[in-house]
Amino acid sequence: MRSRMLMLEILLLLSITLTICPVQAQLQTEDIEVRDYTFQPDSITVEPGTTVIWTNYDNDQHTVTSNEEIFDSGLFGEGETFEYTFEEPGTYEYFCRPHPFMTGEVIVSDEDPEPAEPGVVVTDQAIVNDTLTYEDVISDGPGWIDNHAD
Ligand SMILES: [Cu+2]
Repeated sequence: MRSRMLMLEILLLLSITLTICPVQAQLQTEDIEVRDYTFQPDSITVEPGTTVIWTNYDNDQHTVTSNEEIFDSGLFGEGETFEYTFEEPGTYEYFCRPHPFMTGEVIVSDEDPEPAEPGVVVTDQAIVNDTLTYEDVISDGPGWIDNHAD
């Protein structure tokens, strides 16, 4: 009996987890310009799984080098790019090795910055289900007369 309760608890936890954390399969990218010896923007916030792409617009070589040695582009010149995909939430500071005054940070946050857009709100279930009955009409369900008097 005790194992059955445990199983139910596991199932409940699993369903809650799946509800809170929908799988996000879309590929996302963010662009940073390396321009005039700066990273533009020098701070961005992205979702986990985002690929950040740095493009060098200067007539000089730069690097994108993690302070914690997590990534290092090596020198890359004008018109070249470096990209890195950030999976784990956290703050990733970086700099340019030839020009240490060039600094930036990528903040990886798994908190949704804005709630998802609501989808179509169905207020008249009878229409959607195509099961309108005489009782539905005369019972004057919410919104029926107001929305469909025409
Ligand atoms: Cu540089």
